[in-house]
Amino acid sequence: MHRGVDAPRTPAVGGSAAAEQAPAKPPDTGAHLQQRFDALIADDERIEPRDWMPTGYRKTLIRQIAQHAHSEIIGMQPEGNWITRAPSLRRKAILIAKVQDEAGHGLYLYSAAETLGVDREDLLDLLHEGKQKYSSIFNYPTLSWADMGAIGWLVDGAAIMNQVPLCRCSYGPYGRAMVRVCKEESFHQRQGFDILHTLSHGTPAQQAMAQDAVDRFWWPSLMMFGPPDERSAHTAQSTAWGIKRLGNDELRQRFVDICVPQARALDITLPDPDLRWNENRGHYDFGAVDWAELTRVIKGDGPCNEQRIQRRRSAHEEGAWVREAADAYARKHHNSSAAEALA
Ligand code: FAQ
Repeated sequence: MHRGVDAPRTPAVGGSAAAEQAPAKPPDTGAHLQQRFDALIADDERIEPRDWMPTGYRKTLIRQIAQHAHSEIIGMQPEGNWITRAPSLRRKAILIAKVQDEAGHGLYLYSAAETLGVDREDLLDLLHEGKQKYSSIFNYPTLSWADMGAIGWLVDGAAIMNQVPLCRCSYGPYGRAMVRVCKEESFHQRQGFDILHTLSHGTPAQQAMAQDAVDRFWWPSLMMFGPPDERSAHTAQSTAWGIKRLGNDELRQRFVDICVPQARALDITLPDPDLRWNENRGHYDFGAVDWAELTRVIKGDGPCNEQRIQRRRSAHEEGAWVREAADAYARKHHNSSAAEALA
């Protein structure tokens, strides 16, 4: 059972008479703190911001949450590209709302990262300097309207598959942020399916457009889950800490198993000749993922890496006045509240 957010373990300053008479607690030595942390993890309890945590746990969370936040805001670019060209007012309104949701997800995630003692400005600097990553999937171009469907169906679909287990992440603020994010991603996934369904039941040119989008996004979507477990640097430790609940391979397999019948409903063929049901495993077998491609894209050599980072940097610079205005407003508000309190 997870504790609620309002149940701090940090001892209160001061203390009641009863507390003063209580037997002396063992000192908070390193070993004692580690034991308490290990016990919370073993009991599937949550770690909260003021709890002691090992440096590696904190660092892993900062890395993963920051990468996740960066993915959300960079992920606004491929779809933002189609807002002005959406085929109807309804589709345009939906797409604007979706892109706005991604910005919101970025904000929850930067806030969750800040509870670990980092500053979002510093995280953004690391992104802009290429020192922190974002998801490989957003380095692929969006060439047609059908790509909005493929991103919703496959990319949001993969994101949900990965993020639902993260709702049970051992770190409280990350797990709680994921609950809301997953609800919104689920709507995003359905709107993508709806776009593809409309196109794949439309004219031959629309059907071809839908198939082409899925052909281009299928394999990169499978790469979103990360390298195979045997080559994954962090999976074993992150799973032991309850940060990740499932390995990269298991999530990828679950995603394939869910997509096959959905592709059938869409009348779309998944671009993998090796895809077939395996009675013994109770799962679909699928072809070899090109891991060299994932490595290249992560290292900066994908089709759009340069463009994405360039655009992000200029958006940050162009938005400087908004941050300054927000700061000035907050200062003014703070000063007038302080003056009122003194009056
Ligand atoms: N792309 O040892 P592992 C979305 C890196 S949100 C880039 O397996 P880990 C919403 C990894 O960081 C999509 N880098 O690592 C949306 C590590 O590098 P490092 C983002 C990747 O952390 C939809 C190294 O490779 N979601 O789509 C990738 O245990 C539509 C070794 O890998 C999240 O971030 C990759 N695909 O597992 C928005 C979810 N895969 O730091 C707009 C949270 C691996 O050692 C439109 N994150 N790397 O230098 C996670 O679940 C995990 O971080 C994984 C990777 C599963 C991504």
